[in-house]
Amino acid sequence: MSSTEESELVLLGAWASMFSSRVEIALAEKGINYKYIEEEHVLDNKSPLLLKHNPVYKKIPVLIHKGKPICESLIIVQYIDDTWKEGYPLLPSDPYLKSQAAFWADYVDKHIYQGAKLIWDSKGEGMQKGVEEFVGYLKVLERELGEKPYFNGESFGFVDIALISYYSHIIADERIGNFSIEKDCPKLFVWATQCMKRESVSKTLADPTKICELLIEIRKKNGLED
Ligand code: GS8
Repeated sequence: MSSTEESELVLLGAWASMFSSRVEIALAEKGINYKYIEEEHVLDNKSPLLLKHNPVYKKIPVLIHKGKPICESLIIVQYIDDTWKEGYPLLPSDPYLKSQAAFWADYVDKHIYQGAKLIWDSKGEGMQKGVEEFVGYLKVLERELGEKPYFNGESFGFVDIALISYYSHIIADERIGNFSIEKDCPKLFVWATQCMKRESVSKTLADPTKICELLIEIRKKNGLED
């Protein structure tokens, strides 16, 4: 076992990844110390540590707890909540409410990444359609949020983590696709502003300008921008 794996808690992540942000936010909410390792070339040159600990998907994030790996961001967040019970609870204990939180986090996973990609991976009319579809998914989430401060009600939790982790990417998409969440989804905008006031979130999320630069670089590579 290497000295890295001997550490009590290690997170393999990547700075621009909304999925590793979820884990970082959850750990910060619980006040847990861990060692962070940046997976520098997650797409084209994966580290032996990543390949060893996530041989199935070969993706970050991976949380290694006492040498044992846990993969898939939402499963990791749930593991954190189950393991560090004494900290701030992220999931409701009531089975029905828990199932609803799992449903909406799954909705985020099924639609938000692919929806955002419709915008930054297209141009012209395609991009316009992408914006409409993406805003449509956000409006469904806004309806679910309703008048509540957080998805779970009064307290920040699982669904908030699942979605707020995308916020820097959403801001970058607004700039690229020329739309406004504040205008199209005002309640969701207020929710995001509230979430951003939490240190766990503001200290974790990447700078939207850097995400925008990254997406523009990818667009240029794909011939979508000069
Ligand atoms: C997604 C992780 C993922 O896509 C989760 O953890 O929730 N469902 C998973 N990770 C990306 C980096 S973020 O865009 C990744 O590791 N990609 C490497 C690859 O696709 O080879």
